[in-house]
Amino acid sequence: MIRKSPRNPAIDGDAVVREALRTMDASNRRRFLKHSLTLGGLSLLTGCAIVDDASVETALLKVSRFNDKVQAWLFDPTLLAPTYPDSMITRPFPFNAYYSEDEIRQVDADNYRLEVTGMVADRHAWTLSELRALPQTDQVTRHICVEGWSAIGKWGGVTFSRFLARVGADTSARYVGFKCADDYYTSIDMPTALHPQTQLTLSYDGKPLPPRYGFPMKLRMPTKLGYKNPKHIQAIFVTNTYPGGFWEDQGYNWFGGS
Ligand SMILES: Nc1nc2c(c(=O)[nH]1)N[C@H]1C(S)=C(S)[C@@H](COP(=O)(O)O)O[C@H]1N2
Ligand SMILES: [Mo]
Repeated sequence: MIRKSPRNPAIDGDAVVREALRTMDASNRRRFLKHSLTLGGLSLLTGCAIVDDASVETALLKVSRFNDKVQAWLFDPTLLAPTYPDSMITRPFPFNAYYSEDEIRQVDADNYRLEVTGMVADRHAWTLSELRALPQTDQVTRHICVEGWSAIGKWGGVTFSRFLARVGADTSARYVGFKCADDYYTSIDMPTALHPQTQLTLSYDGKPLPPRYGFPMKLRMPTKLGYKNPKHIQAIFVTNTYPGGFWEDQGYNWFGGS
């Protein structure tokens, strides 16, 4: 079927959409097809008014460059990741980092302070006991690493949206960034930060988070791949400036949805 764009009769909408789909990676293509992409949708997504051949080119270029934007646009903040019974927890749960187990960072609990900066009303640094005094919940979810393994674990902590509300974060900001006690760093989009399963994690399997899994605190997001889940968090900042990430700056996809 050839469907001409009603506003732009010179453009073959179906052909443009087909071409856009061709430039996407397989997972984005699947999600796009689920949301039945139209020329209007493509124009919304890329922010390009598709009125002539030049704007078609611009829009297609944007699709191939901004797969992150594509994913953020398709991210459904109400969709929950699957949860599992305790009996399905993977034991032992794997360790992974950009270094080996003998180099795991040892963070001192007494001297630990969580820095909170950027677009927040309350910039005070948190002690571990202050964090532990906040309301906590558990989740049993699947962690998926791009290196080809996945495992089910049980994490406990503070729902991150509650924490952001507590520190008076400007939730109209684009990013939340994380700096870790090793040289790791990463960042997420605000809709993911506010997702109900995004958790400031203080415990693993009912016990204080051990060093190997990110003592004293990590961010757990079952909607994101493993590398987006920072361990040993020392600083959290809310910003409109793109903060990148350790693996993301080496070419991993920034959105990193699972
Ligand atoms: N600080 C820090 N966080 C990190 C990493 C790291 O090297 N340093 N590796 C990431 C990757 S790639 C994965 S798969 C998970 C592994 O978490 P686990 O050790 O709890 O399985 O941590 C993520 N968060
Ligand atoms: Mo990973």
